[in-house]
Amino acid sequence: MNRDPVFKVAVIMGSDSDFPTMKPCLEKLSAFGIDYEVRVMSAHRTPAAAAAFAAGAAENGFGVIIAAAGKAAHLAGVLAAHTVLPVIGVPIKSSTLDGLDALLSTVQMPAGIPVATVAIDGAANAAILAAQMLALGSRALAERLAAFKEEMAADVARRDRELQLKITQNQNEN
Ligand code: RP5
Repeated sequence: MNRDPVFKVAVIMGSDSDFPTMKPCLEKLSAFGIDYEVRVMSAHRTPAAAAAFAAGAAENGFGVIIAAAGKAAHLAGVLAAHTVLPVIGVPIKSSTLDGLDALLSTVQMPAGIPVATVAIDGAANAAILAAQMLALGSRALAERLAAFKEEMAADVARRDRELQLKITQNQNEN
């Protein structure tokens, strides 16, 4: 596939323990032909490295930052504080609170520092949203996104037809 979006996506995780949850994000970025870098950095354990990465992200060719973290998840907000790039937060379910802690920590940003927050463990949607942002500057990527939506719609239509068939068969048997 022609890898034509000009910008890369940075996928930052608070811990390598977040990696299995974030795999669908990387798969979707690949499917859309978007280059990415994956790093483990923590707002709490490596605050200086996280801040430096975000501060240099634009000049290093990134167009969007995806930040995944669990528990008291300040990673997305800290990265957003150090860049004007859009930051997408993925709250990770990695605690006794089922991810609600990470959701609130990620989404409840004060005015001035927005974080576009997807669902708890919403790794695939983070990639799709990043692709939609980058598609503003890439007609080819916009076309891939349109094709993706058409495939989804065709899949739902197929499942609807199959369900109708099952219901009719059940009715004929009874
Ligand atoms: C967060 O704490 C990470 O994003 C991870 O979801 C959670 C647990 O991290 P580990 O203790 O597994 O490294 O900072």
